[in-house]
Amino acid sequence: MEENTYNKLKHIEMNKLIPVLLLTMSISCSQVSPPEPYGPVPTERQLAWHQLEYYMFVHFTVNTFTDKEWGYGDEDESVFNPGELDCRQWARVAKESGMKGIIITAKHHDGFCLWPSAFTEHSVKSSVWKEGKGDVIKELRQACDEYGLKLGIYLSPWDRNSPFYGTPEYLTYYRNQLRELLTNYGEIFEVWFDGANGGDGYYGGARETRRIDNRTYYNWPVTQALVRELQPSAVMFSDAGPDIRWVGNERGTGSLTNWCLLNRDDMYPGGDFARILGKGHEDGKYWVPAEVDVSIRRGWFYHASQDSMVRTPQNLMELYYSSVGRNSNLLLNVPPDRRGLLHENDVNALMGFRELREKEFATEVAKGKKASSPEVRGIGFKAFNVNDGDPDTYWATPDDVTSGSVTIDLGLETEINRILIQEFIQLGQRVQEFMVEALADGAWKQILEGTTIGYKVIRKFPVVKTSQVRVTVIRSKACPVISNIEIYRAPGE
Ligand code: FUL
Repeated sequence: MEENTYNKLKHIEMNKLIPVLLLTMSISCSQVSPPEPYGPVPTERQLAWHQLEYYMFVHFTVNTFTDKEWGYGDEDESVFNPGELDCRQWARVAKESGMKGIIITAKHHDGFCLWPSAFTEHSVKSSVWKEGKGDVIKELRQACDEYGLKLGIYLSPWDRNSPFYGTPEYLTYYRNQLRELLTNYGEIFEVWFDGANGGDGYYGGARETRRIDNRTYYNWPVTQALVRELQPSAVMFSDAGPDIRWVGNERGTGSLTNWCLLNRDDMYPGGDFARILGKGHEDGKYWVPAEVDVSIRRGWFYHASQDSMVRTPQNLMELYYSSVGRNSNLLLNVPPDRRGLLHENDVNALMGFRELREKEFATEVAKGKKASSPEVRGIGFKAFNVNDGDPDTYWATPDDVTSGSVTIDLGLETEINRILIQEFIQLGQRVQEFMVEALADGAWKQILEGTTIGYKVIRKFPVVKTSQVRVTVIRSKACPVISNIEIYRAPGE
């Protein structure tokens, strides 16, 4: 063949070939689809809840004035008289300490209502506070709005004041109260159903012991449907969910292995499930993440005798690691005193904690650094997604690969001692086992190992000087999807 003809043909061939090649390349690139969700996934309301991470619990009622933890139910309403009540102070402190909301005991076990319920006289309306015209829930709503905080309510199922407690009528009473709270006070982000149930009490003067069957008495599905109807974006908390579960202790300790999953079908508030609730169920059928509730003081309610026993900022920092750092939210109780204000000691501790937290996480060294992985699913799922600062992108492996690693090249030798890792939980919780290594003196050294990750884990380790950090998912239920890795040099060791 003549040179010219050959060149012409070659040219034509190439002209035809290039678009075909480009098309094939673009198809193969764009065709990498995201992993399918694996197992239960969070609802929108649960996803929003995860992102709150840290918020305030407020225990406040007649107990504040009688120096009790559990009121009997016969307290005279006149004892409730917080002369300087200022919900704006609570909200300002919550906001300044980095909290995202406040959950208040609208009614504790003593039955006294912090709002003027139409269904009982045992409330603020019978107190001398504001001549019976006050409404703590309304004031708190306004304060939360002013400071951009979410509001949640605790309505104790056990009511030691109500004459109806223990009878079917009480359920109507309870739901009527719930309806008031969920209708008249704007958007509620969390409804807290406590597990303490039944026992002795005033019960309208009967002064006796009333026992109920936790399993059946409250007919929870009906109450839950009411919450969904009135506040569709609220999550419901209890020992058994349905949306958020108790962590199983009041010490502030989340479980290191913590599945956001729970087989809650046979569970109910007040059941004997504490041992299960920390870990959750690896094979759980429902997404029910854990919330750590703990008090800044020994008691849930204010007692002047505990003014010197407020947790220190350092202790609160430890609580943060054992809750938010273990895939749980932190609900920290700060009880107002008899003035109706958060006590100075508590406020100082909270501010000190905020400062500590800011210092702890001031020096992040991984963001934007080169990241690589031998196990790449394809375009859109590259390793760099873990440290691009975007929570919506994630590194994923191919579907049939359930282990793999990401290496972050820090560039220079850098001191580090904290790591934060997040799964892209919109696709379910997957990781069962992971480890972190650092390249030091030319060799990989393991600096920590762990089990579950979930929404977030934050782990400490002794300072190591390294230029590269490798996070390896050792075992995962399905291909791992990791959305975020942050590496810190916190002050101290
Ligand atoms: C418990 C209650 O009995 C305590 O008084 C407190 O409210 C705590 C958060 O829950 O079950």
